[in-house]
Amino acid sequence: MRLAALSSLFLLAVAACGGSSTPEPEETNAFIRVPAQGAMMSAAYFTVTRETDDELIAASIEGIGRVELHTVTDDDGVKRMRMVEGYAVKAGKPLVLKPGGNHLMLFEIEKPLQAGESREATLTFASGATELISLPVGQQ
Ligand SMILES: [Cu+2]
Repeated sequence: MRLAALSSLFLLAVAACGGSSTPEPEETNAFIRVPAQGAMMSAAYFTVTRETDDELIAASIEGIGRVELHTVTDDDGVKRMRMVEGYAVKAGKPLVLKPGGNHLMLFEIEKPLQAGESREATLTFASGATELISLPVGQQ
């Protein structure tokens, strides 16, 4: 965890000025896990790429009361989820949220998550930029 924080600082420090192409954010591998029967929480995953160095600091999802940014740490073989303030994003490098790693944690599921539907999510970055993505609900 500490190492990851240090390396992202390093990446920010050495970031070069890239060419100014049209911003073309993209998301892939996006999905929200269908919660187990009776479960009060779920998780969402996606990949996002930004044209400039930034940090994903918040997310909101349609029909979900509270969304937290989580990471998974390994404490002597015990995997634990931990809330983080944000995920640093390096220009042009995909930020990957996936099972077993960084993920959005969904609490207060106000509208039940059904396989096959999609939810709109708004990602907020430290720069002030926001991005709208669609998260299909399903098992993956
Ligand atoms: Cu979590």
